[in-house]
Amino acid sequence: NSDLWFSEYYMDDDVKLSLKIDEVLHVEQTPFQKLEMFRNETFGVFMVLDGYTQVTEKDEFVYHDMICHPAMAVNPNIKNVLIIGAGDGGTAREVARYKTIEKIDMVEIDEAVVRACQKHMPTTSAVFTSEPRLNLMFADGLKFVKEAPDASYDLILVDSTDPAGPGEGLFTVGFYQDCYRILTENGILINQHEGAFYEGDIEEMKKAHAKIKKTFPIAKVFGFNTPTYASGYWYFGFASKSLDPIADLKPEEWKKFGLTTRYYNLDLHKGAFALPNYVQDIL
Ligand code: AG3
Repeated sequence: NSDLWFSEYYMDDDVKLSLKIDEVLHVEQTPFQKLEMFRNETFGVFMVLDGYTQVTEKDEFVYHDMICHPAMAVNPNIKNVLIIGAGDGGTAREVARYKTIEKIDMVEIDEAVVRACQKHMPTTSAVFTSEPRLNLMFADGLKFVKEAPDASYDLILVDSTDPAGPGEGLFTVGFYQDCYRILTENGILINQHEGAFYEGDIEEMKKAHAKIKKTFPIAKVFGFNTPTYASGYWYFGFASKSLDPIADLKPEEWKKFGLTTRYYNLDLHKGAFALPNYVQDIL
């Protein structure tokens, strides 16, 4: 019985969440970040970047359901999708379940993340070899959106790390403006929006949300249960030029896709956008 633990620290090291390490699978300093993959009995294989847990086999279904399905239920006609980050493949896997989607461009800055996940986490990464509509590029997402033509995507999913390190530029007004420009009229932007419980996370969410609100006429936030992120509850932003995530929800059309999902459903969709008062207060 080993006594090796991975801990993620919050609140200036006053609080930590620990997972016992049953196996060290991968440790690498990439050109962009420190990449670690471990195995835990309960959570399975998990990936850590710069000390922060990104994805575990046990709870990734929640995050990946919620980054993808709410947008598809608001605009079921989405055809062209851009994914930024998401090197584990979970986001692309969920997007690829929609046969009506024609093209999935994915821009990941760190090839090492994809390679490590291909080796150790096939449940999320198998999509990279099995999906012909997926065009995976190793490039800087910030630069990619700057150079992309106007109105070229119906949906942009920003599955990034926190706003420190390689993910930082993805939390700027310039980036959101480029996203706005390259989205179609009914376009939707979903982005990783941090937590709202611990002080550091609150600040980040507040800043990010204020910037999105400046850029998009519709800017909302929705939450979901994530046992391995700080506080166990995390958020995505929903921003759009024209569609409201509740008023424009299309339940009948979404049901027609016939997808089985373990977390997402249409009642939960509405509930996820209902926010606690302490979260409403910071938006
Ligand atoms: N993307 C990162 C989510 C935020 C993690 N932050 C944290 N633990 N403080 C997850 C990648 C899943 N495809």
